[in-house]
Amino acid sequence: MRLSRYFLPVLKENPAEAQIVSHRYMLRAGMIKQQAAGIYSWLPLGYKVLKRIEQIVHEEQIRAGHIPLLMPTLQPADLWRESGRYDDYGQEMLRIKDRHERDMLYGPTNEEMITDIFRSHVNSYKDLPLTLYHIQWKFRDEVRPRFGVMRGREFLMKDGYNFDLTKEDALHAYNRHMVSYLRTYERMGLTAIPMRAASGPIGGDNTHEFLVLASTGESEVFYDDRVTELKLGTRDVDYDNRAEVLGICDEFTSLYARTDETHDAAVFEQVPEAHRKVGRGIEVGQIFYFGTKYSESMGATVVTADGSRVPVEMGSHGIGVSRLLGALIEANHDDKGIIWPEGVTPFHCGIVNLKQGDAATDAACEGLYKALKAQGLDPLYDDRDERAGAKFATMDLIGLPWRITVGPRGLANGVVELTSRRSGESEEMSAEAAVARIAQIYADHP
Ligand code: 5CA
Repeated sequence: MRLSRYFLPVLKENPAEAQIVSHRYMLRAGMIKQQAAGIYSWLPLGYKVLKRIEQIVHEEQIRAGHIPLLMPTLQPADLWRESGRYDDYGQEMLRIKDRHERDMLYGPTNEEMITDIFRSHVNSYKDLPLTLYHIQWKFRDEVRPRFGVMRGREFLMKDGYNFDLTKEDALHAYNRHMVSYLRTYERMGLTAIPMRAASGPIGGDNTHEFLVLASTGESEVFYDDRVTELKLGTRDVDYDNRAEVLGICDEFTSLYARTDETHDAAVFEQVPEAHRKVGRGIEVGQIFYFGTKYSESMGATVVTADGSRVPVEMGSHGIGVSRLLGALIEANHDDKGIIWPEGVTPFHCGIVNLKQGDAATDAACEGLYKALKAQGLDPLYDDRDERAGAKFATMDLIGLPWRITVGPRGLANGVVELTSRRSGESEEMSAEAAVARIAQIYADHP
């Protein structure tokens, strides 16, 4: 993309309404625009990152054997009357009447609707196990929408639902989700720690939240800091292998890590003092096992091998897709702007032309731009007629992990400059070498 033709409405001033750094940078980098409290338009740069995050979520869900579908945002109230949650959900639910005076609602989550789909089409234990998921907008009329996309009213969530015959099978689905979530966050360059949590309006007694450590997080967390060193790395997980999946879950949950609600001071005392940490975290996902809570009230049953009929075992599993943009920025920034991890960056690299209008410099930039695209990469070429300082400031603010700077002086020596946004270090090399280096970096970050 050529910046002169893109839509990147960056702001020079810090917006007064933004209290935390991710909100400030998302507004300044022209990623989002607020339309009402907790409701945002996703401008091109923000939309690009949102799509990258969605893509990683899809790939990891499909890798775990889960099946995508798409349910609507608007739901009939009657489904929620069946489960009893229409009254329970309270003021967080946005209730709407259609022209026929029928009660509708904007879905805050989809347990009822997915259970309805299941009971309409599945009848036999032979069709289990089954996990269906979607990535869809939700609405929760939060009392205090704040911090930009972190606590929105309209927000994008990946929500998945498993259907199993036995509790043992459903717990395997729970574990499978835990591992697939760990992989998902790790691919985005995030450390998200699974912590035992409280279940709230979703229900059930087995639930973990995934928390990204950040001083601006809304939850207080108590943890053994060795938990932050655990990594899945390139381990290839066989999701059908229950022992392997359980082993990974045990590894990632054996160290102390709890939120408030579940914190136990006596147990925490046993963590060696040097590793005992209290901090704050951003909840980027939560998984639940709730057994037959919805299947019983809504009549979602299957016929078993011996001909009897039993309610299906279920759980639900959510990732805060739009909240992840905020969490990623909270975890990756400096005083100049965002520093995107390679896995989610909106463009793979930036090209800065130091002397727009100079024939040789323009030609070198064009050549680089085409060569990067020929490698399947997506560069952002700053071809505006602007001062070098302004171009650098924009690149630093929007946070592309790599920048290639091209100017007449370097070109006279046959070199361009490759700069890492994270380390700030620069290296001179030929344009060909810079293209090869960037192609290699992204080959290592599929
Ligand atoms: N049905 C279950 C799992 S699918 C569910 O709704 N879980 S949840 O309530 O924990 O939401 C899942 C994730 O959505 C949360 O972990 C959080 O990352 C994100 N989320 C929840 N509320 C908001 C909000 N108001 N703004 C942005 N993200 C949110």
